[in-house]
Amino acid sequence: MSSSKRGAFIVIEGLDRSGKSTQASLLHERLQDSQDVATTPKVVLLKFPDRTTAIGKMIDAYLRSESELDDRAIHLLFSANRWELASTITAHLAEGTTVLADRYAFSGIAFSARKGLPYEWCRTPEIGLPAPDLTLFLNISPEVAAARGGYGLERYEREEVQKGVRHVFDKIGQAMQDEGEGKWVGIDAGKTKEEVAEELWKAVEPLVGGVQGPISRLWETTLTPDVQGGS
Ligand code: Z5A
Ligand code: MG
Repeated sequence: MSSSKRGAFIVIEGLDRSGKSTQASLLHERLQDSQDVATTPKVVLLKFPDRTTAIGKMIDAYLRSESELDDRAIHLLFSANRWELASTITAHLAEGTTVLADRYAFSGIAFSARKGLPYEWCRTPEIGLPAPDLTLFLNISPEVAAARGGYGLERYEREEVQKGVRHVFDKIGQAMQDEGEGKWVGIDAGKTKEEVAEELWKAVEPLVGGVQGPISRLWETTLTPDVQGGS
């Protein structure tokens, strides 16, 4: 990688049971294989929510219905769970490491807006997070998702929830494209694991050698001057 390049930030988002974690893991392996430096890890895989941190443990208890939280409180915890890793992401990218994330801010907005919280309110705590260079959105029909097994025991794993989430994700994807906020690529995740992996690789391969330019921040341009402390 040339010294003027930084690592790429790649996010995998998508509908329930679309195979995000499966593909994140396959992509992680393939990226590791495509890099020749054995001494330092040049690709890291993160998963959101990161249930290992103190905040992540609160999220985990909520998802397992072991605790109850106000809708806004859990939204802010999911966001805080990303913010506690924001400087780590930035540091990895700056040193040339590719960062792969299994879910990110877009899941946060989709699940909370589906509950009826205002879209803009949901988006606000995510403003300023490291922005992905590429978001791969795994799309799957409800029929194919259903064929992958019944819903689990966690909160949100119900058909009507997933329908609402799909609707908000469509809105986010459209807005990302309209606003030019990093590349958003829809992937047909109803194919075999190998076929989906190939589709992902086509989008990811150009970023393997790193990307030019500074790390941008999510939706930062939407901040008004008075919010930024300007005149
Ligand atoms: N949430 C939120 O509200 N706010 C936030 O900010 C964030 C998340 C970040 C837990 O997330 C919940 O948190 C989630 C959103 C909410 N609620 N829901 N629903 P999670 O990431 O921990 O959720 P998960 O348990 O990992 O489920 P998932 O992500 O929806 O699944 P997936 O990763 O997309 O699928 P998978 O585990 O890779 O595969 C599912 C099954 O399908 C598995 O048996 C695979 O072997 C199979 N599979 C995968 N690909 C294929 C293909 N191509 N063909 C056939 N079978 C396949
Ligand atoms: Mg998953």
